Amino acid sequence: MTTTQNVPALDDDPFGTEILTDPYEFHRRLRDAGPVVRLPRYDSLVAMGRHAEVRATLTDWERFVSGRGAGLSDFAREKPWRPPSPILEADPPDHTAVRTVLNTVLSPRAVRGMRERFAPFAEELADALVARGRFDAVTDLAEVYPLRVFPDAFGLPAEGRRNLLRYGELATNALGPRNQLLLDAFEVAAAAQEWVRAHCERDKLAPQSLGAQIWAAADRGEISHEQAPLVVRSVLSAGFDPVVIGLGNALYALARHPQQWAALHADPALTKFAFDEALRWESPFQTFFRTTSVDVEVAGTTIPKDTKVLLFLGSANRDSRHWGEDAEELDIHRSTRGHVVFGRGIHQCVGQLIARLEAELVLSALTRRAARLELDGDPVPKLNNVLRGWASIPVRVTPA
Ligand code: OVM
Repeated sequence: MTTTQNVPALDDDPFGTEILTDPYEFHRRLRDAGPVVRLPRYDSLVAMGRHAEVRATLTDWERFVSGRGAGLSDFAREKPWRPPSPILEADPPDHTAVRTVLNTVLSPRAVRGMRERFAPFAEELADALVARGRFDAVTDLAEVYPLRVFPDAFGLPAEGRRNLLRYGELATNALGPRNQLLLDAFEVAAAAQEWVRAHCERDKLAPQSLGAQIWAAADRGEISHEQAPLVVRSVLSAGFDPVVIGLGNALYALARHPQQWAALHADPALTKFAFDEALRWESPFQTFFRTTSVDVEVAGTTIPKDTKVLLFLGSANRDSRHWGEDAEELDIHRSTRGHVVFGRGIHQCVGQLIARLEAELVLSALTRRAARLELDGDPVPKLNNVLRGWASIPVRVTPA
């Protein structure tokens, strides 16, 4: 039996520009080094990059807790930058009541009801973009569609919606170390923080909207009135920018594989499955952290109590031990069962049905109309401590 003192160590900074720009070579070294690896750059931090251990750790919420933060900062030792999220940064039993409310507000039934309202703009946008021929898959599509449809359903006004992107960038960067990326995000999002604070309040959310339903759950006593604005804040933190990143990554993946786009054009019903494969290949959330609540043995190593553990979702999603020899290739025909794109267990993405609906509607509107989609210039990466995505993806499309 070994402890984390004698597991392999990697000297790399996974939050440095080099690895954030291209993480995959590092992921290979991380997986090959062992199931549990030390990252001495961040004191006693340990990391896991293999699918089996990442998945098992995500589901083990009692021993790998979230209440001390799902980022690098240990809330038992450091004051969080904002009041902790009552869902992401909480454990049962506190987590359970909040999760139950969001499960209901964002339920399959609720999301089915959004399809008809979300569909027309997907068609309209795809018409306009295919007519143009050349466009930016991020700034003309991935940022445009989610900011048009979901804030309406959530009850937010038309004015100021881009604050949701700036705030989401901050909330995600803040899960990483206090590096230049995070300092820049604080600066860029200063006004967005104020906007978000204001729009968590009941008076800013339209009657009957999803946001109003969160407040109604507080009136029924299912959560407290102090929690209600923080639950709204969770949706504003993770419901927009990560969706933009996900749409961009899916379009990037397909633009890099024109034959697979052609297969979707031939059978657009496949598009919603291709979305999972694209995100397995290019995962928006690359990392999340947990903290050990007790000594935990993982693959023969004892991780001491109170250790921060860094889980590489993007690496697990490309681990050949799980996916086979072609793990690093995009194949829209493969089974994506077992990916951890949306996490696993009690903290698995609560908004994923809406994200999937948005993706299915806007991507299939495009695969139906465009026989080809290709890169039309160099994509520009958007660096973020925990998200992998693009600031710009120039593409050209050929109408059917
Ligand atoms: C939150 C939250 C949930 C998931 C992801 C996330 C910053 C935030 O509850 O605020 O990323």
